[in-house]
Amino acid sequence: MNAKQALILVDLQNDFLPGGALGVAGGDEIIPVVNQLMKSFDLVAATQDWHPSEHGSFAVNHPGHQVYDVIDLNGIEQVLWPTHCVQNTWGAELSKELDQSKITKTFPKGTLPAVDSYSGFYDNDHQHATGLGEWLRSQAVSELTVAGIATDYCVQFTVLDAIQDGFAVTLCLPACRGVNLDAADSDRAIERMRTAGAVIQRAYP
Ligand code: VGL
Ligand code: ZN
Repeated sequence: MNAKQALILVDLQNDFLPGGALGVAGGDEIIPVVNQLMKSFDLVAATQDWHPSEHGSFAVNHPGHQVYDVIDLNGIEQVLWPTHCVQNTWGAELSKELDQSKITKTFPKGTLPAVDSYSGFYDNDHQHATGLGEWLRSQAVSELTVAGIATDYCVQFTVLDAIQDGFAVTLCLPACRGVNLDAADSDRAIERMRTAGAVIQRAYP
């Protein structure tokens, strides 16, 4: 019997698409790719960045700091972002272009103001689980394909946590886009994921 597989869609939300508060270049291009990709999976889970307005990752909540400054947030290095994916706002909604009927379950993350959560599995301090790992285990899933936004942040941390928790992970690159505050950030993230054990899928279909 083949191992059970799931597709993990990371943060396909309006704020991460062009025109959004933290719009990622080309983010809209991956939606049709993801809609096609979903057809090959029985189980699809989506993560959803879901911040309270007082979230510690927002530059506006740190007077004297600018967007993209890096600070120490309760002992963890934190990039300060534009205000994005605030709970119950349009920016936090999954894209309407996404075929949401295929999504089995959605996992919110980043809800605690004091710590960011790039990974779909754990907060950045690894103290709180989102429930995604437990749910995948309950579904007897052992192999994951990961796609979404952003290659250098939430996709990377999701892949690394998944591998650490014992899942076999394929990264579907044609269905990912990166922020690239530094132009090489996504390439570095891909190399880190590959070194950790992820299979890097460079073409789709
Ligand atoms: C993300 C920055 C801040 C992401 C989320 O989805 O990669 N990046 N919050
Ligand atoms: Zn965020």
